[in-house]
Amino acid sequence: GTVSAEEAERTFIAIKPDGVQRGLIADIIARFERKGYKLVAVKILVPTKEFAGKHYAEHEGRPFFEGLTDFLSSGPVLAMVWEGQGVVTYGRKMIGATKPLESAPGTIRGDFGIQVGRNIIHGSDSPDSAKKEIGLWFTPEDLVSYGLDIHKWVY
Ligand code: 3AN
Repeated sequence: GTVSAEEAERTFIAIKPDGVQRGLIADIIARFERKGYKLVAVKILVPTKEFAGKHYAEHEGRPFFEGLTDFLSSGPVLAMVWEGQGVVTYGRKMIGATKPLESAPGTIRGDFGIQVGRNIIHGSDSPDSAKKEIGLWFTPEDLVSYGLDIHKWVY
């Protein structure tokens, strides 16, 4: 029940413009919240195309890079940091496979998406990318440190 070092694991989650426009913010936040994860930073913004390119730097040169960065910068994105044990790997499980038609039902992309270019949500794929992405989207002061009473029961 005590706040342990393992609990400090964090991941970067972003609801892309399609998820925001379709009104999925509350549903997606509810899934992470009910699982027992803690929201430690959140903001809504329209990223510039240049910023989208930084976020997806590893895909530079791929045929879908232009479309991907145009899309991410096409409207509001809800950027978040979620914290809790196993949140990087389990967050990816909750999100589902990159291609929504290959995502299991019950996952976010499985439940809400069809096309890879409109796959609703981003989640860091490793603790290393989580650190990089959190550092790109947020400043250290944006991350709020607090206890949750439910964690007495979750952990
Ligand atoms: P994930 O978002 O599941 O980590 P990545 O990192 O392989 O997937 O790809 C990043 C994003 O690039 C995906 N969310 C998707 O929007 C886009 N993407 C990946 N592969 C393709 C593709 N073959 N065609 C179009 N868009 C793609």
